[in-house]
Amino acid sequence: MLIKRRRASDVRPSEITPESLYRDRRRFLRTSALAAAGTLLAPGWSMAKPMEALEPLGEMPGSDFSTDEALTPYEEVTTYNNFYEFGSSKDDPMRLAPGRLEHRPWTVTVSGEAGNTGEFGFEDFMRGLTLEERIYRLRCVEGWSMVIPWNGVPLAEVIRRAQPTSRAKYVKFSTKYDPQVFPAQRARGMSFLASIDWPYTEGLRMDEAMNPLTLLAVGLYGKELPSQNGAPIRLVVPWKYGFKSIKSIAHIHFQETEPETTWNLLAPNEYGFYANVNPNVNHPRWSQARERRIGEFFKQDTLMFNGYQEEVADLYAGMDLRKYY
Ligand SMILES: Nc1nc2c(c(=O)[nH]1)N[C@H]1C(S)=C(S)[C@@H](COP(=O)(O)O)O[C@H]1N2
Ligand SMILES: [Mo]
Repeated sequence: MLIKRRRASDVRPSEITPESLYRDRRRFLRTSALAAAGTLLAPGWSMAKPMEALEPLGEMPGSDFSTDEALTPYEEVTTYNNFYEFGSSKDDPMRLAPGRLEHRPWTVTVSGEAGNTGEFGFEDFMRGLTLEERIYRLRCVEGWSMVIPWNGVPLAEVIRRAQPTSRAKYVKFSTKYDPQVFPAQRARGMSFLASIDWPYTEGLRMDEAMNPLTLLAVGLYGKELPSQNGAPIRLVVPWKYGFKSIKSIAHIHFQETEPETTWNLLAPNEYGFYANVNPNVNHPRWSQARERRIGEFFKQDTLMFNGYQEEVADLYAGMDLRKYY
Protein backbone atom coordinates (compact mmCIF):
# COMPACT_ATOMS: atom_id res chain seq x y z
CA MET A 1 0.00 0.00 0.00
CA LEU A 2 1.44 3.30 -1.01
CA ILE A 3 -1.37 5.41 0.30
CA LYS A 4 -2.19 5.22 3.94
CA ARG A 5 -5.95 5.20 4.37
CA ARG A 6 -7.42 7.47 6.96
CA ARG A 7 -10.91 8.46 7.84
CA ALA A 8 -11.84 11.99 6.92
CA SER A 9 -12.33 12.94 10.53
CA ASP A 10 -8.80 11.90 11.53
CA VAL A 11 -6.93 14.96 10.31
CA ARG A 12 -7.74 18.53 11.09
CA PRO A 13 -5.84 21.48 9.66
CA SER A 14 -4.89 22.49 13.18
CA GLU A 15 -2.95 19.26 13.53
CA ILE A 16 -0.89 19.79 10.43
CA THR A 17 -0.01 23.42 10.96
CA PRO A 18 3.57 23.15 12.08
CA GLU A 19 5.33 25.25 14.57
CA SER A 20 7.46 26.47 11.65
CA LEU A 21 4.50 28.49 10.36
CA TYR A 22 4.83 30.59 13.44
CA ARG A 23 8.60 30.46 13.59
CA ASP A 24 8.92 31.61 9.99
CA ARG A 25 6.81 34.69 10.47
CA ARG A 26 9.89 36.81 10.78
CA ARG A 27 11.09 35.57 7.43
CA PHE A 28 7.72 36.31 5.82
CA LEU A 29 7.88 39.84 7.08
CA ARG A 30 11.33 40.23 5.60
CA THR A 31 10.23 38.68 2.30
CA SER A 32 7.16 40.82 1.95
CA ALA A 33 9.11 43.93 2.88
CA LEU A 34 11.45 43.13 -0.01
CA ALA A 35 8.56 42.53 -2.37
CA ALA A 36 6.91 45.73 -1.26
CA ALA A 37 10.09 47.68 -1.89
CA GLY A 38 10.33 46.27 -5.41
CA THR A 39 6.69 47.02 -6.02
CA LEU A 40 6.99 50.72 -5.40
CA LEU A 41 8.95 51.13 -8.59
CA ALA A 42 7.11 48.58 -10.67
CA PRO A 43 4.27 49.21 -13.08
CA GLY A 44 1.04 47.57 -12.03
CA TRP A 45 1.50 48.55 -8.42
CA SER A 46 -1.36 47.26 -6.34
CA MET A 47 -2.50 46.49 -2.82
CA ALA A 48 -1.97 42.77 -3.35
CA LYS A 49 -1.71 40.63 -0.26
CA PRO A 50 1.60 40.28 1.52
CA MET A 51 2.33 36.86 2.99
CA GLU A 52 1.35 37.72 6.55
CA ALA A 53 -2.11 38.88 5.47
CA LEU A 54 -3.15 35.49 4.05
CA GLU A 55 -6.48 34.50 5.64
CA PRO A 56 -6.89 31.23 7.54
CA LEU A 57 -9.49 29.03 5.85
CA GLY A 58 -10.96 27.51 8.99
CA GLU A 59 -11.59 23.92 9.98
CA MET A 60 -12.15 21.43 7.22
CA PRO A 61 -12.22 17.65 6.82
CA GLY A 62 -9.15 15.68 5.80
CA SER A 63 -9.21 13.03 3.10
CA ASP A 64 -8.63 9.33 2.59
CA PHE A 65 -6.38 10.38 -0.29
CA SER A 66 -3.92 12.16 2.00
CA THR A 67 -0.45 10.72 2.53
CA ASP A 68 1.01 10.64 6.03
CA GLU A 69 4.54 11.31 4.79
CA ALA A 70 6.42 14.16 6.44
CA LEU A 71 5.23 17.54 5.22
CA THR A 72 7.60 19.82 3.36
CA PRO A 73 7.91 22.89 5.60
CA TYR A 74 5.79 25.92 4.70
CA GLU A 75 8.94 27.92 4.21
CA GLU A 76 10.18 25.61 1.45
CA VAL A 77 6.75 25.31 -0.20
CA THR A 78 6.53 29.10 -0.47
CA THR A 79 10.12 30.02 -1.36
CA TYR A 80 11.17 27.33 -3.86
CA ASN A 81 8.71 27.75 -6.72
CA ASN A 82 8.19 27.44 -10.43
CA PHE A 83 6.00 30.27 -11.68
CA TYR A 84 7.59 31.43 -14.90
CA GLU A 85 5.30 34.45 -15.16
CA PHE A 86 7.57 35.94 -12.46
CA GLY A 87 10.87 34.61 -13.85
CA SER A 88 12.68 31.31 -14.13
CA SER A 89 14.64 31.33 -10.86
CA LYS A 90 13.20 29.44 -7.93
CA ASP A 91 13.12 32.57 -5.76
CA ASP A 92 11.62 34.91 -8.35
CA PRO A 93 8.01 33.99 -7.46
CA MET A 94 8.43 34.57 -3.71
CA ARG A 95 10.21 37.87 -4.35
CA LEU A 96 7.87 39.19 -7.02
CA ALA A 97 4.43 37.56 -6.69
CA PRO A 98 3.35 38.83 -3.25
CA GLY A 99 2.55 42.49 -3.76
CA ARG A 100 1.79 42.01 -7.47
CA LEU A 101 -0.64 39.13 -7.87
CA GLU A 102 -3.89 40.11 -6.17
CA HIS A 103 -6.35 37.62 -4.69
CA ARG A 104 -9.36 39.89 -5.42
CA PRO A 105 -11.00 40.85 -7.59
CA TRP A 106 -10.69 37.55 -9.46
CA THR A 107 -12.88 36.24 -12.24
CA VAL A 108 -13.03 32.70 -13.58
CA THR A 109 -14.52 32.40 -17.06
CA VAL A 110 -16.17 29.07 -17.88
CA SER A 111 -16.73 28.55 -21.61
CA GLY A 112 -17.02 26.05 -24.45
CA GLU A 113 -18.99 22.80 -24.54
CA ALA A 114 -21.00 23.28 -21.36
CA GLY A 115 -24.46 24.37 -20.28
CA ASN A 116 -23.55 26.65 -17.39
CA THR A 117 -20.96 28.99 -18.87
CA GLY A 118 -20.15 32.58 -17.94
CA GLU A 119 -17.88 34.82 -15.95
CA PHE A 120 -17.92 34.14 -12.23
CA GLY A 121 -16.47 36.27 -9.49
CA PHE A 122 -14.28 34.17 -7.18
CA GLU A 123 -16.84 34.09 -4.36
CA ASP A 124 -19.64 33.02 -6.73
CA PHE A 125 -17.37 30.43 -8.29
CA MET A 126 -16.65 28.87 -4.89
CA ARG A 127 -20.15 29.20 -3.45
CA GLY A 128 -21.63 25.99 -2.08
CA LEU A 129 -18.36 24.04 -2.35
CA THR A 130 -16.86 22.52 0.79
CA LEU A 131 -13.11 22.80 1.25
CA GLU A 132 -11.09 19.70 2.10
CA GLU A 133 -7.51 19.19 3.09
CA ARG A 134 -5.52 16.94 0.73
CA ILE A 135 -1.92 16.09 1.56
CA TYR A 136 -0.33 15.17 -1.76
CA ARG A 137 3.11 14.47 -3.15
CA LEU A 138 4.13 16.97 -5.84
CA ARG A 139 6.78 15.70 -8.28
CA CYS A 140 8.39 18.23 -10.59
CA VAL A 141 9.76 17.06 -13.92
CA GLU A 142 13.08 18.59 -12.80
CA GLY A 143 13.57 15.73 -10.31
CA TRP A 144 12.54 17.25 -6.99
CA SER A 145 9.43 16.67 -4.93
CA MET A 146 7.51 17.99 -1.95
CA VAL A 147 4.62 16.89 0.29
CA ILE A 148 2.07 19.69 0.47
CA PRO A 149 -1.15 20.00 2.50
CA TRP A 150 -3.50 21.64 0.01
CA ASN A 151 -6.92 23.07 0.73
CA GLY A 152 -9.39 22.88 -2.08
CA VAL A 153 -12.33 21.26 -3.79
CA PRO A 154 -12.51 18.31 -6.18
CA LEU A 155 -12.41 19.64 -9.74
CA ALA A 156 -15.17 17.10 -10.48
CA GLU A 157 -17.66 19.17 -8.46
CA VAL A 158 -16.89 22.30 -10.43
CA ILE A 159 -17.21 20.37 -13.68
CA ARG A 160 -20.55 18.85 -12.71
CA ARG A 161 -21.89 22.30 -11.98
CA ALA A 162 -20.71 23.53 -15.38
CA GLN A 163 -22.82 20.82 -17.07
CA PRO A 164 -20.44 19.87 -19.88
CA THR A 165 -22.07 18.59 -23.06
CA SER A 166 -21.35 15.18 -24.59
CA ARG A 167 -18.86 16.88 -26.92
CA ALA A 168 -16.70 18.00 -24.02
CA LYS A 169 -13.81 15.52 -24.18
CA TYR A 170 -11.11 17.75 -22.67
CA VAL A 171 -10.80 20.66 -20.26
CA LYS A 172 -8.39 23.48 -20.99
CA PHE A 173 -7.13 25.82 -18.28
CA SER A 174 -5.46 29.19 -18.72
CA THR A 175 -3.62 31.33 -16.24
CA LYS A 176 -4.67 34.96 -16.00
CA TYR A 177 -3.25 37.13 -18.77
CA ASP A 178 -2.17 40.48 -17.37
CA PRO A 179 1.26 41.79 -18.36
CA GLN A 180 0.92 44.51 -15.71
CA VAL A 181 0.93 41.81 -13.04
CA PHE A 182 3.21 39.15 -14.52
CA PRO A 183 6.59 40.54 -15.64
CA ALA A 184 7.37 37.62 -17.98
CA GLN A 185 4.16 38.21 -19.95
CA ARG A 186 5.68 41.48 -21.09
CA ALA A 187 9.11 40.00 -21.88
CA ARG A 188 10.34 40.97 -25.34
CA GLY A 189 13.22 39.98 -27.60
CA MET A 190 15.25 36.82 -27.61
CA SER A 191 14.78 35.76 -23.99
CA PHE A 192 13.33 32.37 -23.14
CA LEU A 193 10.45 33.99 -21.29
CA ALA A 194 9.55 36.03 -24.39
CA SER A 195 9.35 32.81 -26.41
CA ILE A 196 6.45 31.51 -24.29
CA ASP A 197 3.03 32.02 -25.87
CA TRP A 198 1.30 33.53 -22.79
CA PRO A 199 -0.95 32.89 -21.01
CA TYR A 200 0.26 29.55 -19.63
CA THR A 201 -2.23 26.88 -20.63
CA GLU A 202 -2.76 23.29 -19.54
CA GLY A 203 -5.32 20.60 -20.13
CA LEU A 204 -6.75 17.31 -18.97
CA ARG A 205 -8.81 14.62 -20.61
CA MET A 206 -12.33 14.71 -19.14
CA ASP A 207 -11.90 11.44 -17.21
CA GLU A 208 -8.64 12.73 -15.70
CA ALA A 209 -10.35 15.97 -14.75
CA MET A 210 -13.23 14.04 -13.13
CA ASN A 211 -10.92 11.72 -11.18
CA PRO A 212 -11.50 12.24 -7.45
CA LEU A 213 -7.79 13.00 -6.88
CA THR A 214 -7.86 16.08 -9.12
CA LEU A 215 -8.10 19.17 -6.97
CA LEU A 216 -8.73 22.87 -7.43
CA ALA A 217 -6.71 24.36 -4.58
CA VAL A 218 -7.40 27.71 -2.99
CA GLY A 219 -5.06 27.27 -0.05
CA LEU A 220 -2.20 25.40 1.53
CA TYR A 221 -1.30 24.75 5.17
CA GLY A 222 -4.80 25.93 6.09
CA LYS A 223 -4.42 29.45 4.71
CA GLU A 224 -5.21 31.13 1.38
CA LEU A 225 -2.74 30.33 -1.38
CA PRO A 226 0.32 32.54 -1.29
CA SER A 227 0.63 34.45 -4.57
CA GLN A 228 3.78 32.52 -5.50
CA ASN A 229 1.86 29.22 -5.28
CA GLY A 230 -0.78 30.36 -7.75
CA ALA A 231 -3.29 32.54 -5.90
CA PRO A 232 -6.17 32.57 -5.72
CA ILE A 233 -6.95 29.25 -7.40
CA ARG A 234 -4.80 26.60 -9.06
CA LEU A 235 -4.97 23.04 -10.24
CA VAL A 236 -3.31 20.12 -8.40
CA VAL A 237 -2.96 16.84 -10.32
CA PRO A 238 -0.74 14.75 -8.04
CA TRP A 239 -0.02 11.82 -10.38
CA LYS A 240 1.33 14.11 -13.11
CA TYR A 241 4.49 16.19 -13.27
CA GLY A 242 4.08 19.53 -11.54
CA PHE A 243 3.82 21.57 -14.72
CA LYS A 244 0.30 20.21 -15.29
CA SER A 245 -0.79 21.85 -12.01
CA ILE A 246 -1.46 25.25 -13.56
CA LYS A 247 -1.52 28.30 -11.29
CA SER A 248 -3.77 31.38 -11.01
CA ILE A 249 -6.53 30.03 -13.24
CA ALA A 250 -8.70 32.61 -15.00
CA HIS A 251 -10.29 30.46 -17.68
CA ILE A 252 -11.75 26.94 -17.85
CA HIS A 253 -12.79 25.81 -21.32
CA PHE A 254 -14.53 22.57 -22.35
CA GLN A 255 -13.65 21.30 -25.81
CA GLU A 256 -13.73 18.28 -28.08
CA THR A 257 -10.05 18.23 -29.09
CA GLU A 258 -6.86 17.86 -27.07
CA PRO A 259 -5.81 21.35 -25.89
CA GLU A 260 -2.46 22.88 -26.69
CA THR A 261 -0.36 23.16 -23.56
CA THR A 262 2.48 25.54 -22.81
CA TRP A 263 5.36 23.13 -22.24
CA ASN A 264 4.29 20.83 -25.04
CA LEU A 265 4.33 23.77 -27.45
CA LEU A 266 7.79 24.82 -26.27
CA ALA A 267 9.45 21.39 -26.37
CA PRO A 268 7.14 18.68 -27.71
CA ASN A 269 9.78 15.94 -27.52
CA GLU A 270 10.44 16.72 -23.83
CA TYR A 271 6.99 17.47 -22.42
CA GLY A 272 3.93 15.56 -23.52
CA PHE A 273 0.24 16.22 -22.96
CA TYR A 274 -0.13 13.37 -20.48
CA ALA A 275 2.99 13.97 -18.36
CA ASN A 276 2.18 11.17 -15.95
CA VAL A 277 4.96 10.65 -13.42
CA ASN A 278 6.78 7.60 -14.75
CA PRO A 279 10.17 6.40 -13.47
CA ASN A 280 10.56 4.19 -16.58
CA VAL A 281 10.28 6.96 -19.17
CA ASN A 282 13.18 9.36 -18.94
CA HIS A 283 13.19 12.98 -19.91
CA PRO A 284 15.50 13.29 -22.98
CA ARG A 285 18.04 15.22 -20.90
CA TRP A 286 17.78 13.42 -17.54
CA SER A 287 16.56 10.29 -15.81
CA GLN A 288 13.19 10.27 -14.05
CA ALA A 289 13.96 7.15 -11.98
CA ARG A 290 14.74 9.04 -8.78
CA GLU A 291 13.89 12.30 -7.10
CA ARG A 292 15.05 14.53 -4.27
CA ARG A 293 12.47 15.35 -1.65
CA ILE A 294 13.08 19.01 -0.81
CA GLY A 295 14.68 19.19 2.62
CA GLU A 296 16.15 15.69 2.39
CA PHE A 297 19.67 14.78 1.42
CA PHE A 298 19.36 11.36 -0.19
CA LYS A 299 17.38 10.77 -3.33
CA GLN A 300 14.51 8.30 -3.34
CA ASP A 301 12.91 6.16 -6.02
CA THR A 302 10.21 7.82 -8.06
CA LEU A 303 6.96 5.85 -7.99
CA MET A 304 4.77 5.05 -10.99
CA PHE A 305 2.02 7.68 -11.22
CA ASN A 306 3.79 9.32 -8.26
CA GLY A 307 2.39 6.53 -6.04
CA TYR A 308 -1.23 7.06 -7.10
CA GLN A 309 -1.48 4.03 -9.41
CA GLU A 310 -4.32 2.50 -7.43
CA GLU A 311 -6.44 5.56 -8.19
CA VAL A 312 -5.42 6.33 -11.77
CA ALA A 313 -3.81 3.37 -13.56
CA ASP A 314 -7.18 2.40 -15.10
CA LEU A 315 -7.34 5.73 -16.92
CA TYR A 316 -4.45 4.60 -19.12
CA ALA A 317 -5.27 0.92 -19.62
CA GLY A 318 -4.10 -0.16 -23.06
CA MET A 319 -2.16 3.05 -23.72
CA ASP A 320 1.54 2.91 -24.56
CA LEU A 321 2.93 5.27 -21.94
CA ARG A 322 6.17 5.66 -23.90
CA LYS A 323 4.21 7.11 -26.76
CA TYR A 324 1.73 9.06 -24.63
CA TYR A 325 4.35 10.55 -22.30
N1 LIG B 1 0.92 29.51 -14.56
C1 LIG B 1 1.90 28.68 -14.19
N2 LIG B 1 1.59 27.54 -13.55
C2 LIG B 1 2.56 26.69 -13.17
C3 LIG B 1 3.92 26.95 -13.49
C4 LIG B 1 4.22 28.17 -14.17
O1 LIG B 1 5.38 28.48 -14.48
N3 LIG B 1 3.18 29.01 -14.51
N4 LIG B 1 4.91 26.04 -13.14
C5 LIG B 1 4.48 24.65 -12.93
C6 LIG B 1 5.52 23.81 -12.38
S1 LIG B 1 6.79 23.38 -13.42
C7 LIG B 1 5.46 23.30 -11.11
S2 LIG B 1 6.60 22.18 -10.55
C8 LIG B 1 4.41 23.74 -10.16
C9 LIG B 1 5.05 24.30 -8.91
O2 LIG B 1 4.08 24.63 -7.94
P1 LIG B 1 4.55 25.27 -6.57
O3 LIG B 1 5.50 26.40 -6.89
O4 LIG B 1 3.31 25.73 -5.88
O5 LIG B 1 5.26 24.17 -5.81
O6 LIG B 1 3.57 24.76 -10.71
C10 LIG B 1 3.22 24.56 -12.07
N5 LIG B 1 2.23 25.55 -12.47
MO1 LIG C 1 7.77 21.50 -12.50
